[in-house]
Amino acid sequence: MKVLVLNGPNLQLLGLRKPEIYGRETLQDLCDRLVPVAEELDIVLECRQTNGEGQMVDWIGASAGMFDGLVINAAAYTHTSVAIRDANEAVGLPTVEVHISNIHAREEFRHTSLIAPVCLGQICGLGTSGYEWALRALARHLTA
Ligand code: CA2
Repeated sequence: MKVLVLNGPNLQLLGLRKPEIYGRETLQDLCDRLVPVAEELDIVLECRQTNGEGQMVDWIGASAGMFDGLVINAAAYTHTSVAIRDANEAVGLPTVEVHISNIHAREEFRHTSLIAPVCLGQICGLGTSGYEWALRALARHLTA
């Protein structure tokens, strides 16, 4: 089972700024921490980050046939990107949307996700451990 974890704009700043919202773990720490979880679940993992909407659309489009599932934190594009939603819907891979913070408890513009309706589910507000739960949910879905 192969899973692609995609992180969107500014998530390269994880652990470096705004620890009160996003915690102290860096993106590299997070990806490293997911490796043993993936091994336990028999998942081959690839973690990527981009600040570009087009790059994210391209990666999602190219994931067909290469990956069995996706974990996506599209960051700010979550609330704006019809292009990412359409790419995700078109590729048809089971996807878990993750947000580190509780987007429903923050500013109103963060309450809407354009991507959530084309995902298996959404995990938010559980910090970076949400990525681990997303992998577990995908593994269960893919082996059911
Ligand atoms: O809670 C999340 O995971 C978000 O996807 C993070 C996005 C935000 O726009 C979404 O509404 C919710 C922001 C990612 C920026 O990450 C930073 C990390 C550290 C310091 C500054 C930004």
